[in-house]
Amino acid sequence: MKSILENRPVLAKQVADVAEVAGYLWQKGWAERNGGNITINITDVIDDEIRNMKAISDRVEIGSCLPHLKGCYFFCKGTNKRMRDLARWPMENGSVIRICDDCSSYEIIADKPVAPTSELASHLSMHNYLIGSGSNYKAAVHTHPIDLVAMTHNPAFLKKDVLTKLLWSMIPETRAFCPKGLGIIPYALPSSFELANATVKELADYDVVMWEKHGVCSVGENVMEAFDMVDTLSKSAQIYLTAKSMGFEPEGMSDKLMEELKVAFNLPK
Ligand code: 2HA
Ligand code: ZN
Repeated sequence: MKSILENRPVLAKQVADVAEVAGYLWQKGWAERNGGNITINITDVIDDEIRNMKAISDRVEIGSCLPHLKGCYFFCKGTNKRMRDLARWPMENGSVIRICDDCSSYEIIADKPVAPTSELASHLSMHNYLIGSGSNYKAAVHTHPIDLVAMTHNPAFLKKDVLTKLLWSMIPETRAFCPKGLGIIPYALPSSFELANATVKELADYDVVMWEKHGVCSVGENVMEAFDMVDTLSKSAQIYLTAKSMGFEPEGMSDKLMEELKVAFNLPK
């Protein structure tokens, strides 16, 4: 059977980018077994032929009504699929879904009936929020970075913007490339609507949020941007941990230097 990517170079490139990021997540050790998930909103590159494609699955209830997603299309990593496999065979380990006109169910349309990620509720809620707020963000990445997750086991780091300030102060790039910092979401059951709702609330102020003792969720214009922010934050966490393992508390950039950076780069916070 012909792949939906055939003769569609723009869509194929977007899926290839997801596969590339999936490979990075695995190489970084952030994606054990089926850990993590990626979804991208591909509605912009959908043509009439795709719009008329028949579903290859039953309709599945999302569990909530997401009005901005009516008629949208997403490429999603499959539930229980491995990032390292998504990297090599994206269309066997992910699928394209269409949100039905009731805004509360979806159907799979290509290439194979691979059921989408267990965190679909939070991913689709994030996309619904992004569209509703007029954002041009199209990608959501959830992953389990060892260093950042470890830091959430210290209650002192869970207070608002404590981790943001600490990570920003390790290396100037982190504030420049993750200018809204890191939101914190108290522990909630994976895949739950509680987690989805808390994530969406936090996206009003942050592009990257930490799910306490679980992982991060990042949104961006494309999958590379979403990945880069987590990578940058993780680099800062590594610098902090390396200094600590050398036996000293890292000094961090001073408030004055941070302010200078904010002005020079015209940063939002
Ligand atoms: O997809 O990471 O949070 C596996 C997960 C769930
Ligand atoms: Zn997870």
